[in-house]
Amino acid sequence: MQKKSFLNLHYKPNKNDIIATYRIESKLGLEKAAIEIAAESSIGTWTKISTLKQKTFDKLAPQIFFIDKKKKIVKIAYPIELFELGNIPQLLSALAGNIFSMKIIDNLRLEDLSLSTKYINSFEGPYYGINGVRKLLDIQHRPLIGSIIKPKVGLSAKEHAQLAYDIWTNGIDVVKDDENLTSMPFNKFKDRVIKVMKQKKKAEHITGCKKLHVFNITAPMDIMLERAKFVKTHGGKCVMVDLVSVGLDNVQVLRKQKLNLIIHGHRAGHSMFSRNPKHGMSMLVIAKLARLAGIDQLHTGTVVGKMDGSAQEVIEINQAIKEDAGINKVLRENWGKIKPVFPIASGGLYPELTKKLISILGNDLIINYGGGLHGHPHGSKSGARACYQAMQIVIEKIKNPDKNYFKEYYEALEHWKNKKK
Ligand code: CAP
Ligand code: MG
Repeated sequence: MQKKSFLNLHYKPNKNDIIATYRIESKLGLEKAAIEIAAESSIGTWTKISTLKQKTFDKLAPQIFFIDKKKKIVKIAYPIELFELGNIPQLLSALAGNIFSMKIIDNLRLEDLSLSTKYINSFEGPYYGINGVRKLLDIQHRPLIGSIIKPKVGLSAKEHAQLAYDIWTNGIDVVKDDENLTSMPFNKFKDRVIKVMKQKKKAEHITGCKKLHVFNITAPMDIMLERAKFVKTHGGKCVMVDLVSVGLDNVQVLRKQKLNLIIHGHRAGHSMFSRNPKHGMSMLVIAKLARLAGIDQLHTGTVVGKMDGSAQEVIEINQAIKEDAGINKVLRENWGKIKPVFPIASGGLYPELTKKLISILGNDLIINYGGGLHGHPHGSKSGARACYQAMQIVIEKIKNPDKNYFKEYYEALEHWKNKKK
């Protein structure tokens, strides 16, 4: 049996195939390397084997149907039968597994996955999605304004809850735990939930607006579930998972509990494999898989903030998690019943950047300000007002914002005016 038959540039992918787009660097040359990759990621190995019958090969062999030598891009169509429906770890073991360890490969990057409807429909996807979150908070036509409690860790549960109250009552819709705050000796998870929920009730009463707190439940799965249930029992509506640390399979387990909680996906650590443009896996792939697993709102980048990520990349990711079809016009995806995910822009944001951020990423966005709120020269309450005002100026298209009314916004502009962008 010839491995050569993995290569079929005339092949037209069928509607159930899963198409992986790889960028490959190999001393073997693109074509040969692609054949090795197609084999190792599916039914083949390093040599001919007597156990692989022609019948099996014909049924299950992936087809390399596109090669761009200049861009080093290869597209491989995998028959759906190679995958267990509803099983993200199995998909990753095949398409993002052994092939990354092969000696013949210098660099390899999984750029995109075009998922077929049959595969997509084997997942539940988000319970809330964009519309569900908007409905819960009763905010329709503007970005949601969020903040991360800072310092990341260090405040007591009481201080954390008080700070949440202070910023909720000054314009913030969503307050969240940071990615490395779980249950610490100085701030125990359950204590935090109880204290925060009390302050949330007060803040909602005073403002007449719905508020959201995002509790970080990141931990081993049994503890995560216990914490999620605790949040639910105490009237909370949202939990956060650090999805790279925790794994998307555990997100699926959480989603299947029918707790009807918003699942907030923090992506800390993704750059270990998504940042190098020559090697690893793109954030686009992670984002699509997170949508399948059931994430309702996902960190995808800011373009203008402190984290890496170009406008093109972040726009493409946001489109893929919000829309039916990916950016790839040829291989359109139909997400069917799977709801759109709310993109979160977070990391190094402060009021001045709001206008540019919204102009690039649009209105369907949760905008998080951490340092750019708590670092306001007059403290967190003023910072919260400044962040809300920055959004208000953009959304209401206010030409010359009044210096008195938008005082905190102007103070923030002045404070960070010399900050290197
Ligand atoms: C933002 C943040 C988030 C990053 C993650 C932080 O705080 O809380 O974790 O946004 O990046 O700790 O850095 P600041 P991304 O506003 O103080 O920067 O959203 O790109 O995954
Ligand atoms: Mg953080």
